[in-house]
Amino acid sequence: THKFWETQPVGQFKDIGDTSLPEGPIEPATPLSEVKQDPYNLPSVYEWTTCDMASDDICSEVYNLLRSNYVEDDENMFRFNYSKEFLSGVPARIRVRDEVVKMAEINFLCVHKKLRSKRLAPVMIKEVTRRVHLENIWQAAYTAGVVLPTPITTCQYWHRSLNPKKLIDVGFSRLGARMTMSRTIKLYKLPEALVTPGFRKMELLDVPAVTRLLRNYLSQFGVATDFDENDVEHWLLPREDVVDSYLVESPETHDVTDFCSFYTLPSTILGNPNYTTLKAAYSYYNVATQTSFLQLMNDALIVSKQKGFDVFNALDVMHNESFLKELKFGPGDGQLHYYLYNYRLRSALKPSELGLVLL
Ligand code: YNC
Ligand code: MG
Repeated sequence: THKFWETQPVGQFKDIGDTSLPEGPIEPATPLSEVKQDPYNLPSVYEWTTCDMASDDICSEVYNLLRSNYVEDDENMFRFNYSKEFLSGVPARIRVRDEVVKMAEINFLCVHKKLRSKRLAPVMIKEVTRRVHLENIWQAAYTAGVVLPTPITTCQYWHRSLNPKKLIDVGFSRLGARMTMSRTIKLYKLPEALVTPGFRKMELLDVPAVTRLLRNYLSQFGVATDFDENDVEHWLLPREDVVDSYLVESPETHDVTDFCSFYTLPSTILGNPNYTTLKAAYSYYNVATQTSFLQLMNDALIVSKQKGFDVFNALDVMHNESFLKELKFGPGDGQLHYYLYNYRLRSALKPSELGLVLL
């Protein structure tokens, strides 16, 4: 049972399959004057602080909390090490079927390891909800590795080794049956040179063309990000060690025909004498119209290898399934569940019906 989540406006397990329930908001918006005006109580000795992420000192404190206490894999071998650039929030527009909904994307919920299992998380969730409501936002999107009421879809991570020797040395992957290290290295070897003519890094002047390409592509998914040009500039314009975006400009027409992107999210390697950091690239948004999807993503692998990543990760969302096996991705353990707060879907989506990647 979920003593906390059962009290929240989210799809409940008992309602799964009940198609009489309407799709859409579960609770209506209220006037802001009716939103609780004062913060929720915390156990004594604790107090709320609003983190000014523009302050270097405060940003470092948040960064260090997460670096030491945030998400680990099931075997506690790796821990996410998000860079400071990721640690701010902006509202998002997410389209559900035909409706574009303003939502908060909730991320980085973290309780210090010494304070776990004391029911602090529900207080933090209620307080963030209250603060989001005061911004006149009534829905949220979030992902978690744990099952809560109720996922809109459940996705799987796939991993493409770029530096198989290191991945095996640190225990991220294992040498396959009847495989030697040298055969494994050869299996994952990528060409030095890019394949697609006109493949280049995205620039500021590409924002309108990339936005058109993405909007058109994302329109086919049941739940998807609703990107405008400002969003594309914020989320996708290349930033060193944060996000990389590439596109194909037709050598003849100079049209932008294809796009791929990935974000940088290293993990700390826990308790390994030889290595401290696993450099991982995560597939973000990709669109192929003229280039084959396979070739486009193969070029994404080549650039990520050139940039020194150890592994390229991708979820089975959007059309990603069509390249995963062929490009030698292997399925990961552990799943990623997607959720909406205060918005009911009549039924769950397939991962391939989801056009949303949260950082
Ligand atoms: C989780 N990840 O089920 P029930 S993901 C949501 N997301 O409640 P306690 C979670 N709820 O089942 P702890 C959750 N994990 O009794 C646990 N819960 O109803 C629920 N880990 O609280 C859980 N970060 O304080 C249970 O547990 C209740 O001390 C138990 O704290 C949990 O960012 C946590 O994985 C996750 O730091 C903070 O374990 C802690 O264990 C931790 O006794 C390592 O809590 C880091 C980690 C989570 C990453 C993420 C998305 C979070 C979404 C939160 C919900 C947002 C929606 C509300 C905003 C709406 C705005 C509007 C409108
Ligand atoms: Mg707790």
